[in-house]
Amino acid sequence: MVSDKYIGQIRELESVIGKHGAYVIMTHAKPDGDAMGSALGLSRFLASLHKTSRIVIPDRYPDSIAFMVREQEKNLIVTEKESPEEARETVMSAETVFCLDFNSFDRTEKLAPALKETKADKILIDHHLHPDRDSFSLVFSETEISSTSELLYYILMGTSTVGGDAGRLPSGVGEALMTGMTTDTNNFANSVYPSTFAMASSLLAAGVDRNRIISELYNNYRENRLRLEGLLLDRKLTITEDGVAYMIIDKALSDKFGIMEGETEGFVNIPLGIRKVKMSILVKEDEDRYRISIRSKAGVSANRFAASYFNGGGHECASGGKLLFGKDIEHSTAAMEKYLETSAKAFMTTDK
Ligand SMILES: [Mn+2]
Repeated sequence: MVSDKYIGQIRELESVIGKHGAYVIMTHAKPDGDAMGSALGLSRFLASLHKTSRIVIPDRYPDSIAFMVREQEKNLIVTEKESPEEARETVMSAETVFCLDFNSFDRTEKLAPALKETKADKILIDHHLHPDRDSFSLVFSETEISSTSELLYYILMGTSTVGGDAGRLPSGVGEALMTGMTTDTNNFANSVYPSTFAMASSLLAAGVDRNRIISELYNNYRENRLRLEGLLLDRKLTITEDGVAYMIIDKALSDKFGIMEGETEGFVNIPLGIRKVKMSILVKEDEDRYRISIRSKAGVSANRFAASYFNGGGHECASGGKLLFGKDIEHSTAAMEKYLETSAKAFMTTDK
């Protein structure tokens, strides 16, 4: 079991948790289901041990996963965007900061300086490639796993309070971790390992209501999301001769459909359903940058493509990056298209 591999670190973690009464949990900007699932799962676990925690994130979680957050948990969450002073102060005065679902400080964007400066012990729990190990005092890094939620599940299972019995996970922990794992695997479609099914099986047996999670995640979209999806696939999908598919959602398009943060989750996977497509790219225009999501089939490295051309990285077949306007690229859809064409061509013909 994954727990066995980390048993030494789990014992260290237990002694850290024994020491203090209050903890800070941080996760990456634009938090997704895995980020929030692992953060809430850990917060609920700590609460069961009568430890308090604050969840400090750069910006708010999207409405599409708001169902994960309990009413009484809303005031545990501090965002840099809404309360910059409070967020910074919480990080600076912390004794221990748990860093979940990111591999280096810069993924916390404007909170990165505070995270760097704080004297707190920093504990990393993450599944991304190439973690910045030296920045953390205790590292749980596993890349052969579906998600941070799954890694946290096995860490908690290895604690003496849970003792390997998922039925003994405190209330709400299993739900949060199952949700995080489900979103990061795109409902068991990618990055699934034997350990992932074992986790799902144990959590189901322990009474986690997967039907509710699935219905909240996948049967609960706004109509506009599907209307935009249809338009994109019909009009905005380009496939290069090397089998790279890309779509650009510019500001005008997302405004027209009233698209909210997190609402295009999953779009990037759709073109991979086409036989000749080897890699799929979704570009979204943001305030000061293009945000890029990349998914690839086995044999093509989305991670290397993201690192080489988009200031990013992540996992072998699921990565992301960004291009800042005026610095990395001209702020125009035409320039972005041109960049995608040339970078995809160069990548697919040389170092894919
Ligand atoms: Mn993740």
